[in-house]
Amino acid sequence: MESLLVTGGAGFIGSNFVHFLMEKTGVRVTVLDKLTYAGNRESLKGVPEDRLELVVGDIADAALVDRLTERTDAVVHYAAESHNDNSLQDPRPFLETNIIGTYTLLEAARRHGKRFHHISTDEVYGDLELDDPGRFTEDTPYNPSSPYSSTKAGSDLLVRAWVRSFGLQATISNCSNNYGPYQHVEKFIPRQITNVIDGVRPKLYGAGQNVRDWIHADDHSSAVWAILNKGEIGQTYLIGADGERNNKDVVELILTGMGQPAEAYDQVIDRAGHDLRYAIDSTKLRNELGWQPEYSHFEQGLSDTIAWYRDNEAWWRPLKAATETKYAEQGQ
Ligand code: NAD
Ligand code: TDX
Repeated sequence: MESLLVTGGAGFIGSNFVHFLMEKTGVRVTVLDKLTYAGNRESLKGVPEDRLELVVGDIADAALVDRLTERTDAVVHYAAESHNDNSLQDPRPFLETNIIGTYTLLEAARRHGKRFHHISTDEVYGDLELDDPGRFTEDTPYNPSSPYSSTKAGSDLLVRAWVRSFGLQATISNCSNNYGPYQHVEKFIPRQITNVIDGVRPKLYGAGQNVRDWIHADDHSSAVWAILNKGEIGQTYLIGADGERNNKDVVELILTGMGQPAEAYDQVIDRAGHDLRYAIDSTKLRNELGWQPEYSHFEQGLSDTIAWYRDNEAWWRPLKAATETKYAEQGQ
């Protein structure tokens, strides 16, 4: 594999994947990204120009997608509308990008016979009870809760249908909650870190008992690279790093890690339909492809992430005020 088309490569996880490829591999990358409010060319700063081309465009633009797919060895599809809270306010862009955009890419990959890897989320499985000893596996039935997760579930099913009906050379991965550099300040961890930097109290939805299974974006990247190279066509792989924490614990870790009292946060209105708990069993990925996460301590990864936001205020500052205005209008 010498060249990759990475959709959504100017977003949080996509840009981390591009940086990973530059450091660990020799591949050349074309990023196709619409640069929505969530995309940022600054996230690709420092990437050698001779190995990266950024094409600003829409994954639902069939002619553009066809042209870019024809000249690449494989497509890695990260582009999506990704924020649950936004999907509750205005679902339409989620259908357009996550469903029609994915369909457009699948058709191009089919026409040109290209390898395709689809990036998805554990949210397609719905949620688990807080006291359930179980975790999601590749066999858990789909049961998405939000407009966001239902469009991601729909996109996964499209990929499966293209494999079965048309013989598309595709794989799928469903990953748990990512954290790390370049994550938009609308998301939980960067929102609270940048609030504390600004002297504003972190905002916890409800009682903060909801559990997320955190993984560092670098570990997500190494898992995707393993699947691209060694994954079996038609298979789904769950990606997770045993990072379960409830939201209250995470807020307290951020506060104490930034020299504030653990209880210096506000409780705000809960998210509608708020999923209780996500938890990933990544045995298949570990046993069949030999993958292992490098960040085994969430506390260490979180402390690196706090340092990154402290050191990179110029990256997030332009996004902060509009994000907080929107949350304030929602009472959050
Ligand atoms: P993000 O919102 O930070 O980035 C999305 C990127 O896609 C942005 O750069 C945006 O400009 C681009 N984009 C949006 N619509 C587009 C369109 N129509 N055409 C071209 N580009 C478009 O999202 P993220 O958190 O980096 O998530 C990336 C992928 O990973 C998504 O598919 C998401 O479902 C999946 N995922 C995310 C997480 C997580 O914790 N954030 C966990 C599991 C899976
Ligand atoms: O201010 C907040 N306070 C709060 O308590 C925000 C923004 C969130 N939360 C809670 C809601 C969730 O329980 O924190 C948890 C994490 O919230 P998000 O960062 O919005 O992530 P989540 O809804 O879990 O979805 C994320 O992981 C799965 C990504 O945004 C998705 O793209 C991915 O599919």
